Amino acid sequence: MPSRLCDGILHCDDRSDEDPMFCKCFAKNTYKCGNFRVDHCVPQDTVCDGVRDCPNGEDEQTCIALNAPQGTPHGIGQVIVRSHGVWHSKCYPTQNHTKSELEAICAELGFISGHAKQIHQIEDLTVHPHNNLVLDSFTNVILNNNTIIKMRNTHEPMAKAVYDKELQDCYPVFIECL
Ligand SMILES: [Ca+2]
Repeated sequence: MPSRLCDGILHCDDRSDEDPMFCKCFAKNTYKCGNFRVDHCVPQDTVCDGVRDCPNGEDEQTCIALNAPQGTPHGIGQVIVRSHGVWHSKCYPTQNHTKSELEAICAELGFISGHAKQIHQIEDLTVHPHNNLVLDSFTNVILNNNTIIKMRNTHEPMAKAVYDKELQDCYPVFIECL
C-alpha cells in the first residue's frame, strides 16, 4: 500500500511505514521533532504515546498543558493532556484538591515557583469538549508461516477524542500556576 507510506498516519505497529529516515517530513500533518529540525518528523499518532520517537524525545515532552482562550494570562486554564497526538481534558477523581496536589499539578506543567491555586470556572473558560479517547488497535496480518505483522488498514489517525458522559470520577481542573 504505497499510498500509506509516509502519509503521517501510523499503519504498522513497528512504525516502519513512517520511518523518519525514509519519510523525512513528507506528510502534511506530521510532527516536527524540535523547532529547528526540518528533516525529522514523526506521525502525530506517536506523539505522547510513551515511546521516544524523536532523536531527543521531543514527541514525549509536551503531553500536558493548560487550555484557555487567547488573552488569558499565562498560567491559567484547564489541565489537558495529549495522547497519541490528541488533546483532551485530564480527568481528576475529585473536584477539590489540596494545596500540595495543586502544587504537584503546576510542577508537572513546568511551573517551578510552587504557587498553585484552584480557580472556579469563569465564563470565558469553557470545559474542553473531550474527556476521553477511542484508540484504534493493530490487527495481526499473517504473511506466511513465519511472519505475522501487526497493522491497521485505515486513513484515520490512531486516536479520536470523544466526550464520554458515562465516565466516572472524571472532573476537570481549572488552575492558576505562577
Ligand atoms: Ca512517541
